[in-house]
Amino acid sequence: MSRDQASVRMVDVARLESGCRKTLAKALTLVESTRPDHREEAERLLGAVEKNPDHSIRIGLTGVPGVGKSTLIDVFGGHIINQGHRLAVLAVDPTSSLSGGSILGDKTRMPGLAVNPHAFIRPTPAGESLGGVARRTRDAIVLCEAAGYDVIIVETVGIGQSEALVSNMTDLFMLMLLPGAGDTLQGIKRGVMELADMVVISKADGAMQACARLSAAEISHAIRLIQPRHEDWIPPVLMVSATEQSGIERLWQLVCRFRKQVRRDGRLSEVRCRQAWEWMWTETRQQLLDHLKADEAVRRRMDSLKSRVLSGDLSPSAAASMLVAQFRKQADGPCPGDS
Ligand SMILES: Nc1nc2c(ncn2[C@@H]2O[C@H](COP(=O)(O)OP(=O)(O)O)[C@@H](O)[C@H]2O)c(=O)[nH]1
Ligand SMILES: [Mg+2]
Repeated sequence: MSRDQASVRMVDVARLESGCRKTLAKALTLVESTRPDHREEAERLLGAVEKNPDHSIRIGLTGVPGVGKSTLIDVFGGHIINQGHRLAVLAVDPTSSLSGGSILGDKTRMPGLAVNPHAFIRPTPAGESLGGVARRTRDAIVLCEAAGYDVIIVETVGIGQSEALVSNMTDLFMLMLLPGAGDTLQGIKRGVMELADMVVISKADGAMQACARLSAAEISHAIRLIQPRHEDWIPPVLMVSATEQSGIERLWQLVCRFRKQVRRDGRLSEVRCRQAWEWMWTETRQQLLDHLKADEAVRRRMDSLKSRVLSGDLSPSAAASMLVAQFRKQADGPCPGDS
């Protein structure tokens, strides 16, 4: 084992909790690693750190490329830090597995935060599947909080499933839209609107201001027809301009009001508990599938079943039953965590 690999494995919990950035970066590299021994160590680390501080707020932010997410996070993040907070920016990038590189969370797109000692930016690891990225991002939230970051922003591009994944790991989900009077609503999937706790119309400046106002009115109207996620919280719609720094303070006030409201009567911890439970099932499914696909006997069986399924000789569900039965035959063994 190289020295690098060995050092990744040893993350000092006390140093992480003292807020050491280098240790946090190392911890994140560890949870991003797919090596089984790293995974084991990552789980040990995740078990050892302080979890789920209810003073933190986890914000999800989604919008099409070019809507202005990074520019807003840079300005909004600066404002948040000026209020005495520490901010971590994470990214769930559904395109990174295709492009092999990360566009979101790129430090050069957040020049103010990149040099701010109270901000921590972590781009999506390249080349992972969306499910894999979501998995690591959840772990990253826990580690950033353990390192004292009390505001977490998870940025994602509005493509496919990533919004649902991100809304399921955050307390507040923000949808960012371009000003576009008349046709603003057409491009938005209803499902995404249903996830939003807040809608931000970007670039409300210069020639686009009037257009932004129209969009805001239109969306406010449309959102009232949707069942809100919290019954006493109608998602507010607001206009911001990151370049003119307008609407930024109001945005933070709304985030604080939302947080106060959902923390009252323990709803925030209820939401996080539900998310943790759902996540356990997602992980269980994923791990079962990983084990099943890695099993030699199952793989052999799979090869022989494939031609029968393709020729119509065997139904897919009957073949699935056979694969699972084969796997269960192999699966008896010691149970980690039992004592
Ligand atoms: N006029 C105006 N342009 C903006 C604003 N915010 C971002 N932009 C521009 O929109 C483009 C895309 O912004 P970016 O933050 O990279 O979008 P992202 O892909 O959603 O992260 C850039 O050229 C920005 O300069 C804004 O508030 N007003
Ligand atoms: Mg961006």
